[in-house]
Amino acid sequence: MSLIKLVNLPSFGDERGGLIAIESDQSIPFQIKRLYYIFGTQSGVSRGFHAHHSLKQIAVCVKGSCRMILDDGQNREQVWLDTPNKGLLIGDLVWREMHDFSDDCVLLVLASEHYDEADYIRDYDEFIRFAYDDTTK
Ligand code: T46
Repeated sequence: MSLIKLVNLPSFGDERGGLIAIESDQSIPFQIKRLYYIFGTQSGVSRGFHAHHSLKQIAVCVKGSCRMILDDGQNREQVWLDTPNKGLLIGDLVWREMHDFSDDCVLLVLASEHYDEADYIRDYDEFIRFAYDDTTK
């Protein structure tokens, strides 16, 4: 099964322009507790390089584009986020990296939990231990 789970966000654009609506438990499969956005990323800079113990997120480029890599310890897959109606669902225990941000990229992320630094796994070897050891999940 692919690691790349895309959600087609409902679009209500018309002759006046675009409009995309996102609602908890409807177009996305969780309650949104937090959102944040990443913008103004410097040329050549990559971000991420971590996993989460328990967090679901939807990432969508509302402007511009970036390349996301997801890795579950067995498979590594990539996807371009390049349109505002394409959401990427990122689940628990998935290593993520973000590369090739366009100058105008605004990456919106909707999260199922409040911010908690203790939920991050920022070391790849530690991530692999968690990903392969069911007893620590
Ligand atoms: C993720 C990817 C897609 C907060 O204080 N609150 C927050 O809600 C967030 C997201 C970050 N921070 C602080 C923590 C760090 O001191 O902001 C700083 C930068 O965060 P970080 O280096 O984790 O940023 P990214 O772009 O590497 O990762 C972010 C999210 O943190 C992460 O959960 O999945 O975007």
